[in-house]
Amino acid sequence: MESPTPTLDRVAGPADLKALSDAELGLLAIELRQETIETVSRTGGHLGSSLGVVELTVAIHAVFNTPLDKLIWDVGHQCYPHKIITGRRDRMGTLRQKDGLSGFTKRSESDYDPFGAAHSSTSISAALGFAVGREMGMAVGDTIAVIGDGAITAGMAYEAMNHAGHLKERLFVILNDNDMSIAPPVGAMSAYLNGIADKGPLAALKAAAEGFEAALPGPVRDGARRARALVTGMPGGGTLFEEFGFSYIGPIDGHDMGQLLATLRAAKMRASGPVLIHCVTVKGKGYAPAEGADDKYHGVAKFDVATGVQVKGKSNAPSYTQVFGETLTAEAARDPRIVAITAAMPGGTGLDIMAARFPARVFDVGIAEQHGVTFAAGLAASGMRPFCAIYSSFLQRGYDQIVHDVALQKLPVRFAIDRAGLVGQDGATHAGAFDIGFLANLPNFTVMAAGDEAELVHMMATAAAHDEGPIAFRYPRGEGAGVELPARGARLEIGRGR
Ligand SMILES: Cc1ncc(C[n+]2csc(CCOP(=O)(O)OP(=O)(O)O)c2C)c(N)n1
Repeated sequence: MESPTPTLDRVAGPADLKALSDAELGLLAIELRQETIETVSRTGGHLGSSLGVVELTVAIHAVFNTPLDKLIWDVGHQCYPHKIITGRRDRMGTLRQKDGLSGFTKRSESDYDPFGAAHSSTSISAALGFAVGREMGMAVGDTIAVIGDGAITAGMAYEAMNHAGHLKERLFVILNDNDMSIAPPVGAMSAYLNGIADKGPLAALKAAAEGFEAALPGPVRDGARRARALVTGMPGGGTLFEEFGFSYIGPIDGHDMGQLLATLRAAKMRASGPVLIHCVTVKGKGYAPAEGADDKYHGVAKFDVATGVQVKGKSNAPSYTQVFGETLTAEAARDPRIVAITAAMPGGTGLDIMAARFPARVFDVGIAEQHGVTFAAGLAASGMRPFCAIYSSFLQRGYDQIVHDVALQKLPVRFAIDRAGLVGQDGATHAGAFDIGFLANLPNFTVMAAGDEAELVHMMATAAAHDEGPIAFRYPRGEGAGVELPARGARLEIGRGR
């Protein structure tokens, strides 16, 4: 029987893409999307994000010379198509399993993963490090960071752009703008990107193409003029990215292979400094159940390809997350000073339950754990009773804020630490392994760990009433022990555990 993936079968690695015509690269993307869907249907994983970058993955590997050129995926949760065409196709069945392929990029796994990730918003900093290494004689070609509109809400991305604009090294940042984080993205940046994207990719591409044409035959011009030649001609001049010192190209249609190849080739030929290429994509692209779902199948269990129906294990007890969400909503109903903070994880933390009842008292700050912690400290200093709900491993991002803004000032921020302990398939980067170590050594801090979901309810009542200083309660991923829940939590004696 003829293989349904004839083009993909010819690709053992990115070097094979160089032999394919542009039309064949388009066919490859179609087959790669299908392969990604089928693979993830058998393992579960981050499907929606991977489907959104299929064309981008093919185009980057076709135009650039990985692994000498360094391709750095932000978060790394969208790298499944990248894994399939970088020599890991036959191991995709082991994805996210013990001793199998990681669900993220990982240096020890492949030369094509030059920088590991899983926590967001590190890619531009890392890519800039590689670019400077190249300028200092290291064996590095071009450096390309691919970052989502969710990940670019984090301060670290701006710290990196600020530095890149200053250093002026050649560097490509591809903004993968699908107007989704895990939940819909929040904030002024999201509105700003929508404003740019609404101007229409075709008009912008035309302007870009004209800019390229005008620029190509000309003599090499000074940096500022070269930057202008790459720019799309946004009305009113520069975008925010240009203010940072980047050349801006876009918005382009990130599913149109022709636009992608033309833009990347032109950028590769022309760029001398940092360039930002703004791609508009659709999360879950090309798979109807994903495109139609609220979460765009950000993370899925195993599923049936024909229907998209996921195979979920039967649970006997409510999850700790659910108990947290419902208990906080009940506490908030009793105490108007209770507010809650999430860093882009309203569903994952269970704060969506409270947000449904008290939308004005739940704050999604974007992927900005550091800001979230200090924002909570400010709320506590004002007399409010903030619950800062951040997964154990992501709380690491806000550590100096915990020390400097919360603990040293003895401010009563309540830290709700979900995903404490081992988490399974997401692996080491997501394991909540360090919170006891990094919190219990701080002055003025109370740290609690719930042994079951009833204890979680009591710990939350304890935390709500605790105005003497910071207090944290940690609880694991997944379902509780199945114990009976108290109608209302009782305040526990601090310093006494079991
Ligand atoms: C520091 C940190 N906080 C939270 C997360 C959880 N997280 C994983 S992916 C994601 C959303 C990323 O959105 P975006 O960058 O737009 O990529 P998309 O999934 O839309 O392709 C979040 C919040 C994380 N990985 N790292």
